[in-house]
Amino acid sequence: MLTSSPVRSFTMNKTKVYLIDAYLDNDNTQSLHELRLNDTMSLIRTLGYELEEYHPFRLNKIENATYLNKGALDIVKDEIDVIGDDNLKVVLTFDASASQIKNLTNYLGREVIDRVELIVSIFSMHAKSKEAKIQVELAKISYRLSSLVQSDLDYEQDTSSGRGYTATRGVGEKQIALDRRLLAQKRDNLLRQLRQIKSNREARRRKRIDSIYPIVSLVGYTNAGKSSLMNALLKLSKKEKKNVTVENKLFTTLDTSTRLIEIKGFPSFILIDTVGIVESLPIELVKAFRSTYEEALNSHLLINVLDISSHFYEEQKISAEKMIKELHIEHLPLIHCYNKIDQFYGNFPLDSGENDIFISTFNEEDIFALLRLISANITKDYPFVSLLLPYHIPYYKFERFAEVKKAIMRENGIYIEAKLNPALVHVFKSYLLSLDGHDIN
Ligand SMILES: Nc1nc2c(ncn2[C@@H]2O[C@H](COP(=O)(O)OP(=O)(O)OP(=O)(O)O)[C@@H](O)[C@H]2O)c(=O)[nH]1
Ligand SMILES: [Mg+2]
Repeated sequence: MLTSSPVRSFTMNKTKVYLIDAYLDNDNTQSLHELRLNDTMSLIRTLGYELEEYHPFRLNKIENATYLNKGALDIVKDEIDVIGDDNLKVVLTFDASASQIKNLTNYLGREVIDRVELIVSIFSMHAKSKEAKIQVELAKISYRLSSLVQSDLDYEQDTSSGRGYTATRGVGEKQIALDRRLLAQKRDNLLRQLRQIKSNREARRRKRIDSIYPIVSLVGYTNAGKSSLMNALLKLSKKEKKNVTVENKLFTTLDTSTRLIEIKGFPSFILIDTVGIVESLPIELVKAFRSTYEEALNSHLLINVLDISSHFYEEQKISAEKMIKELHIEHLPLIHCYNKIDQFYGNFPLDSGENDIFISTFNEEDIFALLRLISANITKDYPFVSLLLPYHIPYYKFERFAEVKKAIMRENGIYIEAKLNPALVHVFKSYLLSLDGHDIN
């Protein structure tokens, strides 16, 4: 007699998740809480887990030992028992301390995972380059170290609350000190390796900066469409066609990619695709990936890509701006690129400014509109020149460094009015007719 195929049941056997969403009764940041919940669900999906049950709890206060009170925990325990899956994981939408997670694990008898751990697991899954792998390791270790500090504090609290100093505590304390030393050694070793990679990259970057192309960086929330936008620009670009990975998952990009965008009729620029962010990305993770963002620190222009089809695009915009401030690059010119308008059915924000643009990466006309905006930003402070370019100088050699306003074929060359990259003015000096309105004899 045939029963169900074991292979099939194996492949369909996804890890099931019970999600606890706890928030404070007086929480006045309701939308941020919803964004976190939404993010956690996407993190679960990205990991390929299946959401079996979700239970929201509105709390009056946070319990020191277990975050939730006993009543709530008993409800969770009952519901978990009903599901009856030994491999079920309990996921938290909130950031619990290491000891709270330990106590919850003991109480519920299931693995308990918080957001940070989900993010780190995704990072591990997506890290491809040596640098990304080291950064993920570093993130894990930094996070573990911070939990050990927390454990130390817990011990201190135990003693001060009169629960006594026991022999076990002495052993535990020694173990923590040992763990901390080992982890710190590993961390220093990883940091050394990263510094090495970074110094190689520094050299490459300096070479790029010495080259006269402006640098534009794509930043913003994960899954907003940064890499898709890079690919859309690459599609129009003359030479470089090497696409980057796009997926409907969180943290697809874990390495910065750099490409030269050379499109006819527009000044060429170097485009950098960066690692996406989520709301309140823990500081240890941000720090571990800091060197990745450092690429963007030398940009001439930032493009904050936003997913306008998300209910939370305004919160995502605030999160991205917070990150831009943390990286101390808020002085750089910034375009807000509201993406995925093909999936947006509301009203566009009324207070949109001249550096706000609404696009779909699937629409070529939109990409050209964005290119015009990028070009206007890049060339904003370029000098205005007029010149007569002889026919033996290829036009594209001029065009790739300028925003051309007028180009007329004349008998002895092309008459051009344009904003020209100041670093190139001396190259075309002998053909200049005027510079910033002053005639050149
Ligand atoms: N409907 C729609 N989907 C889009 C658009 N642009 C990108 N997407 C989709 O959005 C998802 C995420 O795109 P990515 O380009 O990987 O996003 P990202 O910002 O690079 O994400 P991370 O690398 O994770 O930070 C993919 O499924 C894309 O196909 C768009 O204009 N409209
Ligand atoms: Mg990406």
